[in-house]
Amino acid sequence: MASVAEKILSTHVVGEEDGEIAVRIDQTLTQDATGTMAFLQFEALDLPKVRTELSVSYVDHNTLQTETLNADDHRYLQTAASKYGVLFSRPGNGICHQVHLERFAKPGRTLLGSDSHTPTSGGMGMLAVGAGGLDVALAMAGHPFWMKKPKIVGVELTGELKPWVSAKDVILEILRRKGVKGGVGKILEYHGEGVETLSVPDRATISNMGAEMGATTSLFPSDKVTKSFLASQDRESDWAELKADGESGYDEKLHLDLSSVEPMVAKPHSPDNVFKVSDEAGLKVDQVCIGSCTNSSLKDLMMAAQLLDGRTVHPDVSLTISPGSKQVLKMLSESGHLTKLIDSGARILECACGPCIGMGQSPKFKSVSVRTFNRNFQGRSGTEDAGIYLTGVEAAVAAAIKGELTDPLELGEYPDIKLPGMFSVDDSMIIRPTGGEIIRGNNIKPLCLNRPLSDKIKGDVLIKVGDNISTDHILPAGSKCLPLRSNIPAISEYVFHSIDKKFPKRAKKKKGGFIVAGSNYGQGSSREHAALAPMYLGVKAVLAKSFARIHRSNLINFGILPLEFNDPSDYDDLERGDEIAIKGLRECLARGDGELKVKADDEKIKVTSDLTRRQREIILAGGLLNYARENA
Ligand code: MIC
Ligand code: SF4
Repeated sequence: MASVAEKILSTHVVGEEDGEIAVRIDQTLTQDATGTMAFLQFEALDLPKVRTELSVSYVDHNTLQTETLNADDHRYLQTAASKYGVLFSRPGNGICHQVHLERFAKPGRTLLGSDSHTPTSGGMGMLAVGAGGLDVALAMAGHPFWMKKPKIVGVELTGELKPWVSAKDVILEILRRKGVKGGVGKILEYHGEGVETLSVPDRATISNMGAEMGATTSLFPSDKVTKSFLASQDRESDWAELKADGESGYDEKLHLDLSSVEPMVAKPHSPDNVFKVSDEAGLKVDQVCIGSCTNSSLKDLMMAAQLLDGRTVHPDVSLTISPGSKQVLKMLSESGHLTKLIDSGARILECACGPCIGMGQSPKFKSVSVRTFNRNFQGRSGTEDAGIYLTGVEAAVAAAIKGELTDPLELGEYPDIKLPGMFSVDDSMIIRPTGGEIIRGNNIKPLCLNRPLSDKIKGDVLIKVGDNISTDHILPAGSKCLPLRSNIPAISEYVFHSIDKKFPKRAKKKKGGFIVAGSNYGQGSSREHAALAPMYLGVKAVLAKSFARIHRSNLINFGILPLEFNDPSDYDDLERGDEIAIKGLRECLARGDGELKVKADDEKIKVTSDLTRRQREIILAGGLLNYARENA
């Protein structure tokens, strides 16, 4: 009796050791913000071509191009893709996850992406995992991806969604119940009769935001709904049926009756701070943004257009729409839905991540912004004191029309959205590789590598932070920082920018040191820069109560030790400026017993490194790239 996850893993696991499995990767995706580094790393592996079935390099994050930096990155990525046999999705073609779902995701296959929302393709029955760029570079080189063997949670969906309730409300409800740490080390596998009532884009919305629970991935079966979605994308031949044999393959179970779900909202500043929209109604709203890889499918935007038809955006609200892909935008245009959006006063943005990652449209001072996005961490919008509220499309439109948070039920009759049987398929924005030389602009700086681990590390606690620190806190994105992703010395000036602007200066003055953190340190994005830039500033280890999956791997990949307190209350005894020393590290790691004694001023604190043999060797080598080259 096997779950869908087990079925895919059974044909892809090529090794197992110390609680980790090595998974063969069929497809990879990179996006421009993480892709420049991933391709620089791939170049360092000295191979003529990628060794995957399919690799796609997308440009969707850095499209503002306020200086030449982004455009230089795009040219580098396009020429590198052409040289190494990778498809290149041009800026304007859409958000990587939306385009991948439409054009490339395949049931039963594996996908590794250098973006935390790669699990979006789980809506198609694909085992799709987010990882740091270096892990993806190695997957492009044909190496398997090592990950902690996940527990499989069977999420049974029964019943059917009521009008005005959407897939977004389903995942918000699950986040409400399980929280931002609720998925760590787990695959959330959806099953049950309720699944059949959800379209592939609905399923993709749900798998997309499993990332906010820290899940390894989320996964749906591949059924007749999947088949007709693939047929509508003119790729029915990619379909394969995939369903669980009963429920015995699940380590844990969760049940949700879809008919009990109501319109939900995640309030500032965490995606699990979830309440019913009706309980929060009346809050004055300044901005509404519809789009992002969570909610920018044709269905989502047709819904927005139908609801806005004949209505005008409230005078105090700015409404933006970012379509998920060129396909979505073109079809909205052909069906007349785009005209309805324009008529309502919506500001139509390009098919890209845009406001989701603070690339423009930062809301005003102390404002309320309602967004159909997936993250509402403080400052991510580009406005430090704005409150970001996450909802589905229906509630977002209601807020845009009424100027306040409103239960969408108040909009009257629920529109009947009929998706076309055939989507407009045109892959002309996806450039096929033809070889050639790589062109490097001034923004592409050489790789920064760590040195092999010393036997003794010593230094000050450079910063002490609390629980649930996201990578947006560690290294922000937004229009100032994103253009610097291929320039580590420059981007390292922004480490902990929203928490402690003096951090980079202090770290450099002290010649590095330690970070002390609470639980779930590094939640959120896959950006390896949140490890790479601290490494550049000399950070040697992070002492935390617990870590988020992708960030922990990124720390290891760049030779920074992730250490967990044996007794979480020891966290309270450490303060900024305390001196820390750890001795006998190489021997301890080589021995592999995990426990280390940290001397912090006069105290002795016990921490555990809990690393597998492979991870210990990576740390000893000073990072994954050094390790991979040594073992080539
Ligand atoms: C995000 O949503 O935070 C991002 C920007 O897509 C990141 C990737 C990055 O930082 O480049 C992610 O989710 O991994
Ligand atoms: Fe882009 Fe936002 Fe999705 Fe990240 S979460 S991939 S920034 S749309």
